[in-house]
Amino acid sequence: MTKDTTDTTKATPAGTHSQAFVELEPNTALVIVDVQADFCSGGALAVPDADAVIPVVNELIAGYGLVFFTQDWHPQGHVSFASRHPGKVPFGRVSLPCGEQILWPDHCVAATPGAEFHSQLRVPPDAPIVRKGSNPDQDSYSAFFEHDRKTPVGLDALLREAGVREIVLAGLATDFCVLNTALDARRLGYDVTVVEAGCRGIDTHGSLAAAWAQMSRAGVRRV
Ligand code: VGL
Ligand code: ZN
Repeated sequence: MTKDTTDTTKATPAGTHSQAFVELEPNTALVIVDVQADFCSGGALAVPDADAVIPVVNELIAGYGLVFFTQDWHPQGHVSFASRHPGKVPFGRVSLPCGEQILWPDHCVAATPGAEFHSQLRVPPDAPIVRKGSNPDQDSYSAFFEHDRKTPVGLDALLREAGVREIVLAGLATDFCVLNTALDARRLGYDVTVVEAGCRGIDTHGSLAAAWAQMSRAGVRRV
């Protein structure tokens, strides 16, 4: 049988995609990480220049058919809060049974205003949301696994159900939750792209440069 080379009905017309990052492949999903009030300006753990991601992220959201959101979602007195460790201050470090922990100001306490999405973030109705960091005694930066790197948090199951093989990531903070979500996604075999203009980092103890280096070694694409 001869291949019909004249049938162009399935071809994508040139110039259809006006934005660089728009990807309408059915097996690609956009994952927006922790664009929450506490990480934005005026929040308890405000990431420098975080609000600048809002227009970028909103444009990305408008361009994707499949969009997943994550939220940092801690109980009161969470182990990552400096306030739980007498004599310790935010951005200091403490040694825990599960490893070294950077301490943070109290942030993203479940069901408080600080844990809500930024008010200008365009979250489609019924968008799937993955919440993480709910274990009072362990911190978890990844939307795939808990600190033990085994217990699922939920994103993998949702992506699999949707047939997703490739994810595009943006959000806060580059060097913590975006980083760890990207690394776990690579471990699970996803193709991963991080949109730098849609991310901002905390950059404590040199964490931002280290994060990009780690992501690069893991085969994460940076655009
Ligand atoms: C995050 C620090 C503490 C993040 C969460 O979303 O990147 N960073 N908790
Ligand atoms: Zn947190």
